[in-house]
Amino acid sequence: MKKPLLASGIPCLLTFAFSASASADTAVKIGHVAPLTGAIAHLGKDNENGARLAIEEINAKGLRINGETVRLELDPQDDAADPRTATQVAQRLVDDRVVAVVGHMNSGTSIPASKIYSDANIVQISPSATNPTYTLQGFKTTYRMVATDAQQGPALAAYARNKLKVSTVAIVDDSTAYGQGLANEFEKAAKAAGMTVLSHDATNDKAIDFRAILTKIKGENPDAVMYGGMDATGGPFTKQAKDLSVRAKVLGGDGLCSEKLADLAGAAVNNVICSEAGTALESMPGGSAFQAKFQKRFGQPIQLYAPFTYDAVYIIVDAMKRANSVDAAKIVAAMPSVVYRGVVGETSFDSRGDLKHGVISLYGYKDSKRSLIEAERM
Ligand code: ABU
Repeated sequence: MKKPLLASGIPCLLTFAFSASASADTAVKIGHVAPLTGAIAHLGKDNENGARLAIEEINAKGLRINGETVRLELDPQDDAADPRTATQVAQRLVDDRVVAVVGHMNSGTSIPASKIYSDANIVQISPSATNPTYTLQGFKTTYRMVATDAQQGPALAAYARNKLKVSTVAIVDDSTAYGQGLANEFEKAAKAAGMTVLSHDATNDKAIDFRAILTKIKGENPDAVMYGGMDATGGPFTKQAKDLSVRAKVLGGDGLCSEKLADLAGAAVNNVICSEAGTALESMPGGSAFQAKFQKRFGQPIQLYAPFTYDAVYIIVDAMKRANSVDAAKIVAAMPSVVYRGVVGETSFDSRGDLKHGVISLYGYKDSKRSLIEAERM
């Protein structure tokens, strides 16, 4: 039997080969957290599947660290997009002795969970949290795979002003760290660009009936309505706007900008312009190969950020290889020097854990199919 590697100074679980020439693999857990229940579970499962695919591939190819064969195990957790549940789940992953975490999906969960991973000295890479606060807390364990809402809000505002010729806008947000944060960034940039913000209303991330807010907005007659929130609420919001004959374009960020939005909004989806806080799948160096692999493995298309969870797992493994260790603290130490070329392109991080070169991609929907309009490198 081989000597086990240490993860965070604790002996790892061992898996024994059932043969006469028994050899032991070192099992190393990587956590993944996203909402797997509730209205945005489809996005959470998309993220989890990206991480799962990476782990399956790495195990199939075989991973050796410091002379030992390492078998990765996904430790998948559901935070239900709820900040309190997120901290409980984060503590569970620490107790499970994961060596790193991919997650959480939401800003409102990633931010409170980040303190727990920081205290445990475990790397956390969110594939999709865009609220700037996440990386502004001074934790050396906190990374993200996407641009921030301080980039996404201005990019949406610039497109609205310069390309759509929007002069007046109404804003609605879902009162989450993500939705409210993005709406506030958009509002600042819209005003700076000379647009008139007619109103800024708040709803919540469980709402299904937006007719009261939309009837008021219809009276304001804006050129555009910016919705800060996810597709589960943004879809019905967009549909009800069309039902009420609101003439405005609907603008939204990455949480709105999924493949599923077409199902959720119906024909009204063709009135949406939205952004993704990363490179579009069709522009990623490994995008089409990844899309084919993902479809074959899971029987469904990518929703949004699966390529980013996939690359995040490879980045953790890259850090393990360079550290020649599966020790969580050594992975933390290897992370600042990551320069990883993967499916989404090159990923490297600044001193806060943000991307050195973020990208914002803008999409419209044509015949209910999401279609890339343009991309901007930050
Ligand atoms: N960035 C959109 C979805 C995740 C979040 O930031 O809450």
